[in-house]
Amino acid sequence: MLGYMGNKGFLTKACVVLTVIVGLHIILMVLYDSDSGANKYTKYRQISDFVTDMNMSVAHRKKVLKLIKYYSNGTLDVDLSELAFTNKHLEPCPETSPLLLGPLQVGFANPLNLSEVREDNPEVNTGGRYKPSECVALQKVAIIIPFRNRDEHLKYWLYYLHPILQRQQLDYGIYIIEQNGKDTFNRAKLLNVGYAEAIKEYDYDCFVFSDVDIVPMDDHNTYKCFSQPRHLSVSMDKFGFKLPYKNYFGGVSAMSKAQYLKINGFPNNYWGWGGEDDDIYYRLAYRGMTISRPSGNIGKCRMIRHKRDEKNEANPHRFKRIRLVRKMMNQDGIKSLKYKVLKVEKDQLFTKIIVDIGKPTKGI
Ligand SMILES: [Mn+2]
Repeated sequence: MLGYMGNKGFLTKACVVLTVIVGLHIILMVLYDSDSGANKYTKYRQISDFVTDMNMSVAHRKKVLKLIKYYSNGTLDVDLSELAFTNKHLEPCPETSPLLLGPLQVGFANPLNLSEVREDNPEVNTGGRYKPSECVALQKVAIIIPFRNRDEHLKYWLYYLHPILQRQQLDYGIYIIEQNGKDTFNRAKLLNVGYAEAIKEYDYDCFVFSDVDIVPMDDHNTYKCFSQPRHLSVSMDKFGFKLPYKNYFGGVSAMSKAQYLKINGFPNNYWGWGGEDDDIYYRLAYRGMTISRPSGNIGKCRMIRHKRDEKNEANPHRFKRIRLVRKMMNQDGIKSLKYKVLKVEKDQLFTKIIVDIGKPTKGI
């Protein structure tokens, strides 16, 4: 909120001061009036409407109304919060958020404490939900993270991403989809589960699919959807800040609901490491879509260094599977997804859904 004010600078401050002066003038008129309470209420409403018409952010409006109430000596017995938060004149957020900071320092050396991350993000609500109070977000974004045994990585992700996503003025929610049990990991199926569960909760129009260990190094890399499917993690430190190959679509990607449904979601039968991201790329290509990307500079990301997880060995069937994408993509995807939710945990910073997604079928 302070950042918002700072960025707008002198003109905004001048505008607030002017509004306060005019507001106080109206107050004096109200105070020297011996009207009944009902009439005063009407006048207070007029003041509120006036302040709202100034097109101020909710925070500024709240400040002005507080001042007016203070100078009126509490004689106006009106519920301030009701008037200050009606939000009826909120404008759509700008195409580029004015809150962005640019390149960011990202490191994973200091241990983190989740309760501090919660305190640092007081405007994030249960389930890792946030929407800007200063404008109407342009997109409703569900961020979906496939997960198992990576609590340390998740702390860093939450620590870095929540402030970034708030500065990006997104209406967003965080979904951690945890694979239950010890069978081989299945990233793409967990992403499908995340999609299916998120749309049950809210009318999301954009889905960001992110690994838990990747953090963007520039907040201009907005976690939103574009007219073509978006690949966000385009220059990762692990690949020397380059794309490892031209059609790489792993790490972090974003798809609108329409784009996701057009490819029948993701494959459900890639068990173990690798291949599923290429399968998704071919699904998109076969449906006539192209990949949108930020510049290499804006798209810089850090990945937390780690050893290959147990039960996530390279999938030996991946090369064979990728050759079958065109044939398989209609049968295997969001339409054929089967799973069982075992537990839903609501934290301030995220919704964690623990799921049983079954186990690999032999021979595929
Ligand atoms: Mn990794």
